[in-house]
Amino acid sequence: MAIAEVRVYAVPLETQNIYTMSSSRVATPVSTIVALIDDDGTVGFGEACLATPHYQSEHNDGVRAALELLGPAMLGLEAQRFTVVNAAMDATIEGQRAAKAALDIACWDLAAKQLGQPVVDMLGGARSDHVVSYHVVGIATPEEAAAEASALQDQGSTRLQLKTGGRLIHDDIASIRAVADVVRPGTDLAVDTNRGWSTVEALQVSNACASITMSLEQPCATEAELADVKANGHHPIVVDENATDIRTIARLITSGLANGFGLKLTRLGGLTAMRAVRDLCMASRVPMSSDDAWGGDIIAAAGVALGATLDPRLSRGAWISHPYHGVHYDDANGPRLDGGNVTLPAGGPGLGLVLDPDQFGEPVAVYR
Ligand code: 0XW
Ligand code: MG
Repeated sequence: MAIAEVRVYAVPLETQNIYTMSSSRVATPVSTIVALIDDDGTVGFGEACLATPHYQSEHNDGVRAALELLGPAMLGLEAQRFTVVNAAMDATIEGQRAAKAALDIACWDLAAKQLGQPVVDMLGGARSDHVVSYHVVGIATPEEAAAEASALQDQGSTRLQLKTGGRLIHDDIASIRAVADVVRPGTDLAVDTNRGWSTVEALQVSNACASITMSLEQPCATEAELADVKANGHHPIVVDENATDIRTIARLITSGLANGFGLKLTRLGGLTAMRAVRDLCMASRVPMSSDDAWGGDIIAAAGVALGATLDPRLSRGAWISHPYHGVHYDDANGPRLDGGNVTLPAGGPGLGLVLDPDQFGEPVAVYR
């Protein structure tokens, strides 16, 4: 068994509900979907979709450009040999982890289908019968943010991520206080600024909200700034954008800077890389999320499969972007919100999705 063909699709995901972060608003990112066709006819799917050109240092057009080199490099490889595949990808091009993530995820889907197993079982098995999610409360007025936080908790959400940044700091403080007033016992609040504050602003917030139980997710842009806020503020620090690879993550754990992580499959390079980080975080008892920047059912199913294997006490949740674009590639099995949880696809082996590639249009590239 060997990979005989690689197909690349470009699929726009138009945002239906406004989604803003400190740096940008998500419009219509074009997701990259890859299909690996094995010589036994089995097909594995992967995906990478970056939310905006600002959230992380890669771009959706660049993903497809990198696949011009990576696609041919996959031919002849055996999908089940994940370390061999990743070594071949790293020997082909430096970095470009989003493109590598799409191919790595497709290898897991393909290999699991060939073995007749769900990816979640190959990753070690689900630790509970539901996968907790977290929900984003967007940048809004204090009243709007509090209303959204209340509504989400009414729907069963137990983990809220409040977006901040990109405006006057006292407006952020007012929204944090308003949301904190409606956070119920058992609900975890993370304030995610996506690198948008200076250390002065972050410490203003931490001092003004010292009595509020919350974490600060990526308040500032650099590790040095995060360390300053950690040392001089009052809140635990969750690292997202700086959590770029396992060596950095290990350092952030051993230095004590990171009290948690917001981890993304496309930033780390796929399920093979994320599995190693998962084991490090679980062994270190540092909570992590399992999600990605944006995308459809394929990347969502990969994040939920990995998220299902987390120790529930250390899971910050698995996030999906479906509520913001409403697109399912598999209407029956695509991951969707279920109160405070997200569903794990059960459509069969692999990622659990049943996909008709014709829905993605004509491939933008084919390598064989
Ligand atoms: C909430 N997310 C997973 C989606 C957006 O792409 C940003 C990201 C985050 O945690 O910042
Ligand atoms: Mg984040």
